[in-house]
Amino acid sequence: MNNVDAILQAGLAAVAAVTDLIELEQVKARYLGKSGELTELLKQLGKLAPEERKAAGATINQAKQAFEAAHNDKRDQLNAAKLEAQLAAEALDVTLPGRGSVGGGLHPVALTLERISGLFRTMGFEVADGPEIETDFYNFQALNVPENHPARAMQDTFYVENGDVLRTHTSPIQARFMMNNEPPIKIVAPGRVYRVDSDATHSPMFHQMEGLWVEEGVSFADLKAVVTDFLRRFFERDDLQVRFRPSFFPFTEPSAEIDVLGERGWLEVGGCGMVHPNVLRNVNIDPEKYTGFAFGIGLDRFAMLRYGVNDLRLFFENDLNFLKQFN
Ligand code: 2NM
Repeated sequence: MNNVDAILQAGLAAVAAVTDLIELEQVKARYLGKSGELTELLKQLGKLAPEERKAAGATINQAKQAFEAAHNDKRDQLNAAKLEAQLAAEALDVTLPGRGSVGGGLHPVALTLERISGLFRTMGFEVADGPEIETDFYNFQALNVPENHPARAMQDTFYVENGDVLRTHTSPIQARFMMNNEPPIKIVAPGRVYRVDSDATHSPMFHQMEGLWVEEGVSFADLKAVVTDFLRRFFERDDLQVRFRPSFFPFTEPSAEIDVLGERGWLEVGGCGMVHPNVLRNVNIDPEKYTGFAFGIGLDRFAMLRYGVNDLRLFFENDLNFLKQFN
């Protein structure tokens, strides 16, 4: 029994030397496991003389308790160190500034569309919509565009394989609306349109807004009043000079270009006219009973004028440094 202390000292040293929990359990097994060194001593108590047993048993149990105490201390130390390391590894500096969130914003052409629709809504116009891929009927035939018109050539219009087209103007929205509604009809039709054209001032995709008012007694005077009022409000100039210059469109008669007087002279901003009787007939509206006016403007061009942008292509390059300036 005099080797109890030697075994205990060796066990305590082994516990002290351990650096992780798995190793610690292995050391425990070596001393207190089924055939651990201290366990073996207990098993041998039976071989001792009865008068020696009690004292020897007490000595071994004390050694066992001392070992267990050292083991528990070490286990607590290792667990604490492990937690410490984990907390350090996962440390969060709550004093760092936040990353912030990047707010989105509307495209300058979308802002212009919203502004113009808003102005027309105050004048009692509804906003109408329609498909970007159109039938030949709604894009051309219904609008009195003749078979041989250059706009219908492949060089000017994008055709899809079944003969449908990417709409070349937003008038088909209005043709559809007239086909499906009775007068009075008072709508604006904004949207993307497509033409085979591409340079500094033309994009193959651009944006239009067309207006239409069909009702009994609507006249060219009404057209001039609505368009002039709109332009003065858009450009925020009560004295803005507006000119209606005779022109031609297949879908209106008479027709006119719309010009405004700017710092560098007259500037064309759109086209307009009285809806052609053939167009009304094509959408089942009686031209003897109803008249209407229509007009069309380029939204991209209005956005350029409002924001002082001189190259149309800037709107379609998705350059955030450019786009951020409008929000
Ligand atoms: C323009 C110029 C003149 C127009 C005509 C129609 C419809 F569908 F009623 F016939 N919508 N828009 C029109 C008339 C458009 O844009 C320069």
